[in-house]
Amino acid sequence: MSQKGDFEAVRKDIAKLLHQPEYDDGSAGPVLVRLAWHSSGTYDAETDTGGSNGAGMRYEHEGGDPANAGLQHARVFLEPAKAAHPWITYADLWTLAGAVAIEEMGGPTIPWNGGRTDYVDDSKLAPRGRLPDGAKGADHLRWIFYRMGFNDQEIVALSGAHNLGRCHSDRSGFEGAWVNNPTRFSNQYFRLLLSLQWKKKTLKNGVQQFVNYDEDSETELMMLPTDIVLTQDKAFRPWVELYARDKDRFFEDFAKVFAKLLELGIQRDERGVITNTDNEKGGYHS
Ligand code: ZEM
Repeated sequence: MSQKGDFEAVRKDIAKLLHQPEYDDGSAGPVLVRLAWHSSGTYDAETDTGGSNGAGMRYEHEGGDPANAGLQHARVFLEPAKAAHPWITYADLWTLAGAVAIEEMGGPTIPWNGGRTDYVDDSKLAPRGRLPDGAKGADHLRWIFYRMGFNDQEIVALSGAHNLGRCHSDRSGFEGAWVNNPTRFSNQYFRLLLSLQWKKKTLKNGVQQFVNYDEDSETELMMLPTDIVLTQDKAFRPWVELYARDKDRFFEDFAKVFAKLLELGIQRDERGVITNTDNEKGGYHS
């Protein structure tokens, strides 16, 4: 067992559990990134509710939200790290795992700070329905992400996480991966958005997505309607173009915006101690 607060030791164990040869594309990384995002992405700036503090996904109200289908895999992958470092809170573990996964898959270093507690404050509970719906358009994306406090540039940068992982028909109804190497963080998603021809396809379950189909390629790649919208909307498109041609700029902007995502709803004092949670109840703080 590591010393309380030794996040470096936890990072090492998270890095070790990423390799999962039997699972998806051989890595737990993508689904861990999605766990970190869905933990944080319930935040509403106006009412200061939702967000990663409290690790609400442990309970049915949030864990059983259809938007979170499949994320139990991510939580199970992390159990050995929790067992080895029982002092870490789930709220910290889930957000830290997203940051470590991005770094380990070749992405930028994500600034991350600990101190979230697992104390569930009922007055901060988010209703279901706050996460985005991939079948919708630009207005929906703005409605969802402006609510968290993000702007158009940040929406596009965050969407670049779709360089990673895949859709599962038994989770979201969509099917397939966005890029050919979905366990390597890069700006490939933006390049493919612009360089391939995307055609609407209706799956057997009635769900509509976009696919690239050309006779030469064996694998069919996919885009959600909300991904394609980034190339169609006048304000989103210039950011897609920038990130497609400038990988370093994408990495820099992604690191900032992902770090911001993980901090939604968290207030810290000058020492970094979180002030708007009950640190006496179910938390670690330095
Ligand atoms: Zn996703 N995402 N996402 N996303 N996402 C899926 C998978 C992954 C949207 C969405 O509907 C979906 C962000 C934003 C948005 C990841 C990270 C981030 C899936 C497939 C869907 C349907 C789920 C499945 O079937 O397993 C929509 C509409 C978004 C609005 C812009 C942001 C922001 C992310 C992080 C910064 C990741 C890594 C995956 C892959 C998960 C996996 O299991 O492989």
